[in-house]
Amino acid sequence: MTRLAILEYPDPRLRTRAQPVAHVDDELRKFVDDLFETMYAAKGIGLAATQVNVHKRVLVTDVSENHDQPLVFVNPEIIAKDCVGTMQEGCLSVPGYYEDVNRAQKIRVRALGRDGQPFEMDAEGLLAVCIQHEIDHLDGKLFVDYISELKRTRIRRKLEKEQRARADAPARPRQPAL
Ligand code: GNR
Ligand code: NI
Repeated sequence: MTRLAILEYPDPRLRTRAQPVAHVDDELRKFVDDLFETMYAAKGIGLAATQVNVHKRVLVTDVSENHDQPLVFVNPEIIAKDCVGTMQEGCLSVPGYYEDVNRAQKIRVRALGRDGQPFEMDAEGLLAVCIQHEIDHLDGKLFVDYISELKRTRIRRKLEKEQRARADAPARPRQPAL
């Protein structure tokens, strides 16, 4: 398994619309394992392929405390939505910022599973919100698109500054021992 690098806002690659998966095969299943490894290492409850610069319609979630409810959605579609409510959201691609977003709190989703078989599932609360957040990633959308332009601009400037600082201060070569 491989831990993949997560793109950060405002990286333009996060705006890519992901393409449907034609075949769920062993190569895709290996990629799904890498998504889980990356999501758990980053302490996220969901991850979309877009965030690791793979533009296929695949997302994973695990909203459980014990990391024992991994879910895989390939070519996901929301087929019903109900009960709009507000939840504070964060994103591994917008690290350190949390904002209220309104979304359906109950959904029905149709997708292919890790075995390539179609399934439908009802989700509510955090899982429902997470699935919608991840499908947004597959469509090139981020939770900051739902907040005010003022807040979004502030977040963008701060993240750009951090990213510059990281790029300008590469790990300094250590002084060799005499
Ligand atoms: O880890 C995450 N937490 C979270 C909290 C509220 C609403 C959505 C999320 S998803 C996020 C991980 C992530 O960025 N997925 O794309
Ligand atoms: Ni996200």
